[in-house]
Amino acid sequence: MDDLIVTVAPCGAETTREQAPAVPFTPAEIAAETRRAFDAGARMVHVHSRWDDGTPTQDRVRYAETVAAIRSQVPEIIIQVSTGGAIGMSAEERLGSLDARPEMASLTCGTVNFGRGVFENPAPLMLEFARAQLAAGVKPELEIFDAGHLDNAAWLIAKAPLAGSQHFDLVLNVPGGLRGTPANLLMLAGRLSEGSTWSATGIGRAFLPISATALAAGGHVRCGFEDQVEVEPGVPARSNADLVDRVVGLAGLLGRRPASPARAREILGLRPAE
Ligand code: KMH
Ligand code: ZN
Repeated sequence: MDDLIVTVAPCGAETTREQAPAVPFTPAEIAAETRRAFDAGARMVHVHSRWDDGTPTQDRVRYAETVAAIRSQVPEIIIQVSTGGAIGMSAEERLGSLDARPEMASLTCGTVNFGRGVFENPAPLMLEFARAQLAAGVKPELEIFDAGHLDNAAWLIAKAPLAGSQHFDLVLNVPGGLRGTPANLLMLAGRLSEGSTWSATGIGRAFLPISATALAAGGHVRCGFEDQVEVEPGVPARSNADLVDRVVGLAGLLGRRPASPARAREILGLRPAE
């Protein structure tokens, strides 16, 4: 089945060069890592923007430059920007990424402890973000970090209102969120309504068990330096492509292969690329 969508999250907001020497910061570096990940089988990129020194930013101009660099190096890939940004950013700042005219954007469905901090997503912010994405013609990826976030998502879908089938990313093993076990992933996936599409993200050591479970259960997978820095315990990833390569290898053992970019857009209900 050529139906697998691997999303690469090449840098995130938090990962440091001490954790992963190859984590990209500049638009050119992020674009080059995205190219390597695409060549390894990734079909979507979850974009965060950083300043040259690695500081996370949702600055409109920097984001537009980052997305433009990716588009020039990897014109086929689906671009999904982050509206999560980094802990402590204002709602207005976080929405700066929508100006880059992506096809998709993340939309976190609730507040969650996040390491030592709190990733704040109260109901009014969720609604504001959903309406902003609707107005911009952007499809949300509903981010689920804990079981109650699925109830928040159902509320949001009705209230915003978001029409059609929804795409979820089930993120497990954030310190403070739902633990990254196969049973927890299957519990979340089993609660999604008919017609939903979903990917799973296993943070840190949950990378392999969560990816393998998602692949076996018919889901898609997200990976990258935002989410993990090792391809297996004790083996550092030299590039985001190493992580994508591991997912594509696991998928192959299960008879699944990366979708073409056109098929990936079809699965997600996105317009065909121009
Ligand atoms: N950096 C995290 C606090 C998202 O991109 O939508 C939030 C995050 C989620 O990465
Ligand atoms: Zn993110």
